[in-house]
Formats: sequence, C-alpha cells, structure tokens
Amino acid sequence: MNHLDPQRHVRGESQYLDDVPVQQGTLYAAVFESPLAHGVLHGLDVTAALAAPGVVRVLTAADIPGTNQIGGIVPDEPLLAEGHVHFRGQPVALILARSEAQALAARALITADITPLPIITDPRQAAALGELIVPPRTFKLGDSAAAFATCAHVFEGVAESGGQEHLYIETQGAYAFPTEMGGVRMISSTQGPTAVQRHTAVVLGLGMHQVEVDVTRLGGGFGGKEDQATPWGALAALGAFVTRKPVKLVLDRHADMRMTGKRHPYSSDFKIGLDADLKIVAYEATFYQNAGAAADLSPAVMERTLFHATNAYFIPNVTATAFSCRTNLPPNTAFRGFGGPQGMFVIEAAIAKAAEELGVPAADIQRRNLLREGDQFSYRQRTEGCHAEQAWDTAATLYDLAGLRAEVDAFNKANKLKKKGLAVMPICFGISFTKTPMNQTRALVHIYSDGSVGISTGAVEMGQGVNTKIAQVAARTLGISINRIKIETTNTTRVANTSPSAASATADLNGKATEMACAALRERLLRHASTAYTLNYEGLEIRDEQVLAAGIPADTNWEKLVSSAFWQRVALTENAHYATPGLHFDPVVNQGQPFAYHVYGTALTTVTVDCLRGTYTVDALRIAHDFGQSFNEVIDRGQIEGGAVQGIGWMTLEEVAYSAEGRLLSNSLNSYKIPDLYAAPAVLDVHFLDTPGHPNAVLRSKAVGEPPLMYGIGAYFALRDAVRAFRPGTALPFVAPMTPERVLLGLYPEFVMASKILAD
Ligand code: LUZ
Ligand code: MOS
Repeated sequence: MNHLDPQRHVRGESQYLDDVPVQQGTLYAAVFESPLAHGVLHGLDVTAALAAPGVVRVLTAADIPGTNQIGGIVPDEPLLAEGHVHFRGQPVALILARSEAQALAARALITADITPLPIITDPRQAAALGELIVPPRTFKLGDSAAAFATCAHVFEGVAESGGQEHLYIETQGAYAFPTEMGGVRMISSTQGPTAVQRHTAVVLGLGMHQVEVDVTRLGGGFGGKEDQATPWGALAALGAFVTRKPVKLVLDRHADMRMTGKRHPYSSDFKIGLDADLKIVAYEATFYQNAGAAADLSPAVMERTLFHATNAYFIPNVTATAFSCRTNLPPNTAFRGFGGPQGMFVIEAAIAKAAEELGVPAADIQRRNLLREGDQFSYRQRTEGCHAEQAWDTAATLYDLAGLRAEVDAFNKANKLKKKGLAVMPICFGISFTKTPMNQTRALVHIYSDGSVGISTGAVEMGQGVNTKIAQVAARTLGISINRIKIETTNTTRVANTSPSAASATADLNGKATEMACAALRERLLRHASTAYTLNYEGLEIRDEQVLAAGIPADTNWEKLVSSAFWQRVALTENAHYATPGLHFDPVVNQGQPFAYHVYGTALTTVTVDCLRGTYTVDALRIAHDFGQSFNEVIDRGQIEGGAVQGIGWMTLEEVAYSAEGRLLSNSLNSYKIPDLYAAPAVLDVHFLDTPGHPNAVLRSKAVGEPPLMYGIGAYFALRDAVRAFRPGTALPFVAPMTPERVLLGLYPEFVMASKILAD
C-alpha cells in the first residue's frame, strides 16, 4: 500500500492553503513586526500606511473585540503587542489591502515609538535573573546525591544543543471568511484546528461554535504548526470579522523564519556516576531551556526533556531538573521530539565523557545500561514490551558493529588527513501526550447509500501519511477496497475538541477511533444481512468475496448490502470516541503512567571527516527499529528515514543564530543550511525488528513520527569520534550542531586560542 497523496503532489493537484481559489473581495494581510527585541511600546504612526494605495484598514490591539490573548499553557502572549514588545518579529499591527504587494508596501510606512529595554538571549542569564516561564520541575528516582558517594567514577560536564528551524515547505498562513451571524470560517495551515478555533473565539469574543476551522493538508508541520499556526489564523479572522470581507494572510519565507519560534536551544549541566563494572549508578542533569519571550508550549517541552533525560538506559538514581527561561527571542515551540532530543543529547554526552575519560568505548557503557523488561523510569512507569536490547543486538549483529569498528580503526591508522568515526545511538521514546486529557479523539464515518465511505477525524495530514493509514484501517475493518474511501478535511464542525496532530500519536488515536466506528458499522451491517437474507453471518468479515461465498444471493455485494440496509432504515453513520486507556500522571510528584507505550531502536552512524577542511560526510546510517506490526512499510520507512535525516541536520548543519540584539542572523536559506541529498547518509538501511507491537498502537503498528529524529544524535558522536581519532585526547566541548567550523576548531584547538587572542 503506497502513500495515497504523492501522485497528486507531483502533479500539482494537491490543494494547499495558497491554492484555494480566491473569493471576490478578498483582502490581503501583512503583519507589522516589532523592530526591537524588548521595549516599551508608546504608539504607532500608521497615517502614511493608511493613505497608501489599496489600504483598507490597519488593525492594532485596540481593534480586538474580545481578549488580546493567545497563550495556551500560560496566558502570557498577546495576539498584537500592547504596551511592550518582547521579541523582534512580534506582531504589532495588521495591514489589510486590496493586494498583497500593497499590504507589504504600506507596512514599510509604519513607524513604532519604542523605548528600548535590556535584551536577554541567553537562558542561563535569564535563569540567574529569575526570568522563568514556570517554576522549575524535578524528576527524581532513588537518591543520586548519596549514590555518587558510592561510585567508582564520577564525571561532570556541560552540553549545549542549538535551535532548529522547522522549514516546512508550506509557510504559515490562513484564509478567513466572514459568515452570517457575525462568525468566521477559515482555512488554516495548522496541526491544531481546535487550538486555532479556541484562540480565535477568545480574540473575537465569540463562542467556539461561531468559528469554523478547516484543514485539507499541510505542506509540513514538524511541530511548528502545533501551536504557532494560531496567530496567523486569529489575525486573518480578526481582519475578516472587522471588515466582513475574506482575508488572506500567508507569510513569506523570510517573515516565517523571523517571526516564528523554533526548536528550543538548551544549555545543560550533567553529572554521571558509574561503578567499576561501568553500570551507571547515578545521574544528575540540569536543563536550561531557552523558551523565548512567551510560554507557548515550552513547559510541556521542558517536561518531555525530563521524561527522556535517561534515554534508553535504566539508571536507579536520577535527579533531573529543568528551567524554562524567558528570553527576548520569538517563543520557541514544538519540534519533532518535543524536548526529548535535547534531554537525550545530554545523557549521551555524559556517557561519551565517561567513556573518553575512562578510555573505554562508549558502546560498552551504553550496551551495559540498556533498559530491560520491567525497569522503572524516573517517572515510575515500568517498561512493558521492552525491545532496547533486542534493537541494539540486532543492529550490532545484522550490521556487524565489531567489523565496522575494526574498519574505522584500520582506516584511521592508514590515513592521516581523513578520519572516520562511528557511534551507536539507542533510542527510547514515550508515545502519548504527556498531558493525559489530550489523549482523546473522535471519528465520524458516513457510509453513503451507494457504498462509498467518507471519514472525518481529528487527524491532520501533513505529509506523514496519516490519511492513508486511516483509510487502511477503515478498509480492513469494513472489509472493503480502499478505493471506496475518502478521508475528508479536518474540520472543527465535524470533529470537535481535538488535540493537535502531534506527539507521534495521531495515527494511533484517530486510527483507533476510526476502527471503533467502522467496527460498529460492520456489526450493524452484518446484523442487517443476517435478517435480510435469513442467514447467520456471526463472526464473518464482510469482505466482498466472503459475503458471496457465505451464500448471500449471488448478485449481493457491498453496494447491495449497503443499499438494502439504507432502504431498511439502518443507520449508516457512526461516531466513535477513543481515549487511550490506562494513562495517568501527577505533575506535582511527577509520577504516573504517562505513556501508552515506548518505541525502541538503535542506529549505527559512520562518518568521514576531511581533517584539512573540517568538512565531512555521513557515510552510513544503519537502523534497527521497533515498528511493532507495521501495516504500511512504505510510509513507516519514510518516516524513519526522514526523521533520522532531520535529526542529523539538527546535530550537524543547522545553526540558528541570533545577534545580541535578538535579530535572527540565520534568516534565509543562504545562511541556514538543512540536509540535502548530499548531506543525507549515502547508505541508509532500516531494519524492521520482529516485535509484537502494542495493543495501544493502531493495529499493533507503533508510532513512527518522532522517535527516529533522535537517531540523528549518533551523527554528532560519530563526528566527535573522528575528530578524536585525529586529535587523541582533545577536550572538545559538547556543543551541537557540529558544523564544519566546529569540527575544524576541534581538529585544531590552537585556532580557538588564536581567535581569542585576536578578539582580545
Ligand atoms: N505536544 C503536546 C506534543 O502538547 N504534548 C506532548 O507531550 C507532545 N509530545 C510530542 C510532541 N508534541
Ligand atoms: Mo509535534 S513536536 O508532535 O507537533
């Protein structure tokens, strides 16, 4: 079964937001952004803009009819700045004009009267000043302080990981239409239709029933549209509400890069203690998360860092503390992995540090400490169906880890100016929204009287193939061909109160709801068939052939069955509600059963570094991954490949840079580099581990969205391995991304000294 969409994509037939035919009278919106990262906003001069050609209105906070607030977890984010500005790129005013060019031209005529205030961009500085988004959180198991005293070896260090630009191909945007009775309908490029609906209702002072949000598909999300599609939806809706005209707002690439948040950079301290057998006895980590100027999803991201602070290892004594630090940058947000990768980078750095200091292979420490069945995480959930060792051992055998190590070592002995590196990266990722109530959704299934089927769920298709998976679940459950099934747009009037398509849980949640609705319809049709034809179909799958074989009159098929049921007034619509069973979590003591299950895997990464230039290639990425019982290997393999390469990008090439004034320096594709075909591993093997899956996974097929991103962390440590082959014993700081510049400075530490002397 292939992904259903790509043929439409490559023919240009897929309808993205910007492809929707434009309605007569549409106004185009542009956003005037704060030119300073922090200051008191005294006022705006919009007179020239208002007089500019084509301009209809310029809206500011004063024009908001409801509440000027779009904060989710913490109400700390105005839709349009009022009184203060807190980051460069913060929306201050909305220009509405008859064309996009006119809106942009008028924007340039607006001036803001702002008294500058001090700017913070560093999370540790923010923490020192008490600038925290929420109080710090600590996850604790055992007694790490006491355990360190018993350890044979204790190592401490610092690890830093950078931001990451989502770079979805489709930028943020929304198209809003006024409806009768003062409401709005909109098309939004969002992972969270309900979030856009809820915040728009607040901003406009309407009930949620007056705001309809519709999503056909996204050209990528990666978490960037989990929460941050909201401002653009709410702004377009504000324009439509005020003018009673359709309003279209689509950010261009540069505006999107400037104005939206990214993956959170983290600066972290670690301390790791091992016994004489290299068992990790104790681990402490303190995470300083760079949240940006408002909470957005940062507290939840910070929490997931703590959940994944020990990655795929069992450590009996853990103290992990996280600070969400307020800085004058655009609010950082969800990005594939949602804080998990940042936490996992630090434990891997700690293990690498211990290995380097002790002169043992990191893989020895890693393998010895992998999770086993029944092991406990710091949050008290125990592993159930743990495949950490199976993944490692399968990868090590299948891809010949020992042989690869020998090959790398032999190459390094034989070559002076090129060095190879190797790293093993095990992963363990928890599946579910960590906020338990979010793990619910609904599916609405219509069987039309001609036998065709329309399905609405809370799932948003963003390229990940969830529509294909839902169609497969329905086809299997109903016993019909997938060609009879259409997955409808995601619409808040058909499926209400949805969680965003996020947390890797979309196919599980919405697939399960679809399965339930289709199972109910199947039952009803079977019962109808048994009375209509006085035959007993108890326990039968109503596959076309099977129905025929079971003795229904020869000309009876799915269409006849449905039609017959319709004429007998049998309900052909079903609405099912699914909530993941067994979840609970107490965020006060930080204990519970937050995850439906965990996903495991192991990746082997090999790299070659050019030791003159600092440039490198990722030669091979070889993965053994726990898919459970995959029912779409094409889509699932694609998710693993794409996620891993995105992770490699985060760890190697992608460097989000801001000036001290909070101006984004990496503000275009000239200065921000993501992996292309040449940066992707030349060899990329994905092995499907033989695992049973989990009952909480749809058809026992485990979630694939986020877990593979963390395989990319292996690229960082493989590069480090290569640099250390050139410079044995070099004290390389644990700083990601490992750009060619950083590799070069690692190869020639005296360059760092030279540049310091020059700077002084
Ligand atoms: N979003 C969210 C997420 O609200 N809660 C989560 O736990 C989560 N995890 C991953 C990605 N998005
Ligand atoms: Mo995501 S980071 O699951 O939107």
